[in-house]
Amino acid sequence: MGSIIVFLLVVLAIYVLVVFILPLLAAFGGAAALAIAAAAAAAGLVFAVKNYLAAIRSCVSFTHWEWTRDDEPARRSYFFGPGFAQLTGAVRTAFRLNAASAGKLRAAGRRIRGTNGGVLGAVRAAGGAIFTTVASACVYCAGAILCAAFAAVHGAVTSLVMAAAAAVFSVVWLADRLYLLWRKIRSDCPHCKTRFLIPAFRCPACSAVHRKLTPGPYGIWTHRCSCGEKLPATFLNGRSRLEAFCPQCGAPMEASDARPVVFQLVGGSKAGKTVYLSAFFHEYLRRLAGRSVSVTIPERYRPYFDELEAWYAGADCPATAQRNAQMYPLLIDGPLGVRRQFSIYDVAGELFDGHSADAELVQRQFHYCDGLLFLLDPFSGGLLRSARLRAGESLSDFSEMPPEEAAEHFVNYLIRTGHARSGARCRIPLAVLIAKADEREVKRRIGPARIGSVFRSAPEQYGTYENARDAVCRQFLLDAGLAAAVNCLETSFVTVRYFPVSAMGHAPDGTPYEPWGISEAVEWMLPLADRELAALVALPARGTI
Ligand SMILES: Nc1nc2c(ncn2[C@@H]2O[C@H](COP(=O)(O)OP(=O)(O)O)[C@@H](O)[C@H]2O)c(=O)[nH]1
Ligand SMILES: [Mg+2]
Ligand SMILES: [Zn+2]
Ligand SMILES: [Zn+2]
Repeated sequence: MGSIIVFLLVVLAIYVLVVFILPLLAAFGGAAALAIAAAAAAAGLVFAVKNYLAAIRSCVSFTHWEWTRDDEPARRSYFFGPGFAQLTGAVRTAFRLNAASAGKLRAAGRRIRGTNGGVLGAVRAAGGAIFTTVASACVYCAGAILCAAFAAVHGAVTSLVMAAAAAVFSVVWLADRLYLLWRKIRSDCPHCKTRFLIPAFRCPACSAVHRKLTPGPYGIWTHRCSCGEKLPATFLNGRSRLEAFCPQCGAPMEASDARPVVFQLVGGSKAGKTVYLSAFFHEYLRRLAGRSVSVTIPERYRPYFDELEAWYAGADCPATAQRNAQMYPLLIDGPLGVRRQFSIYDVAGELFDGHSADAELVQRQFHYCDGLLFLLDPFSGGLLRSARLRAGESLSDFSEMPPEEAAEHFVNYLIRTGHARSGARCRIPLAVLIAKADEREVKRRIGPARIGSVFRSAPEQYGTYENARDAVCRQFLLDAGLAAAVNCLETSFVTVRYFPVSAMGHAPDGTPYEPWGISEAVEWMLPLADRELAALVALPARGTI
């Protein structure tokens, strides 16, 4: 009987446990788990929002930003880089903060779990696990959603404004360049001889050098220098008023609003290049003064021109030592639309001695020069030299490099340095100036009197005085045993003309020069390079001077 009662009591207890206590416990546990999960979700959400706001506050600013990816000393537009940099910075910061918050939430989860053992321990462990999982998931998910929403809006706005600004600046950028190309405006570096469409410019307030002063990410019409100064970013709104520099080597340029005309002197050492230059500028400057143009010698180059004048007045002209060609620029303003920079480069004859290393001598101006003035000393080789040697006369005033060698070395130099192609004739006009034509043996053959009489004797054969001069000079070189030089030049250049020149007018004796035949070569080459300038500075027709 007793065992039946015990049995019934056990059944009753199981019944009560299954039907009442277990559901109660389950309901209680579920409610507790839900409460924990809700609290965890709320905590995660709060952290996510807080982190998001903190990240935006610390990373995004529409008024202040830094741009260090290039060293342009100008304020970069927000929409070209800084905006995106802030965007990614904010997202990264938000995720970093969220990770830190998740750590804190995990610690809270660990506190919930506590150190109890037994049933209570198991219950608390379950609660801790629920808290940690839900809170971490929430802080990461909510953070990710918030960041994605922010990135979408900010990124879309930034991209749209950037695309619109890029469309505008591309048009202005192109207009700026097309204008320069159309007016043939370039800047030539006097030092490294590189030619630029747009050089670097100096901020007049703080001297910082701007290498990207064109419509672009730093501004369309103007760039704001890091010192606060506003600089014009196109030719059309006055960029060329700023001081210009070579972006390659930093040398100052004379002008960034001029169309350059460049001639290069060539010839062996002591052929007469520098003396010719001195006579040329003396005469040309005087003649330009009579035209409707205003000519400026840039301040930086005045000492060089003063030196030329001193030599012209009779001072001894020293040998040109520097290997890098020296620029002699004139700035010519007038009714031309665009000012001109007329330059002649002088160079040491040793450049073409065949021994100099090309690397140190690459003279880029050969790529763009408008004409070559090849000074040929008729006493440096051939029959005139041997006659003087036989007569025991001094040859100290004459070049020791035979003209054919000077010509050959020059042509080889052009080919080796990529300025000309072997087998193809070079298109740069070449004037062969037969120097020292005041010497009796030469003047007799190619002086103005002789050429005039040859022309008058057969005007129909030559057509013009200039043709007669060319033919007589060429024949003179052939007769003087210098045919090799003539051949070398004529097979290497498409256009070759010959001129007699006496830069000194007499042997060097300390007296002022009395030159003749100086400007003719440039008068011939200038119209090939720049017809408008040539027309403006053209000499009056022959016979009226
Ligand atoms: N007779 C005469 N000698 C000249 C003339 N031009 C130059 N020379 C002589 O040639 C030398 C070298 O001239 P320079 O111009 O220095 O030669 P570069 O090395 O080609 O620059 C001068 O010192 C003069 O003695 C000229 O027109 N007539
Ligand atoms: Mg010289
Ligand atoms: Zn340079
Ligand atoms: Zn500045």
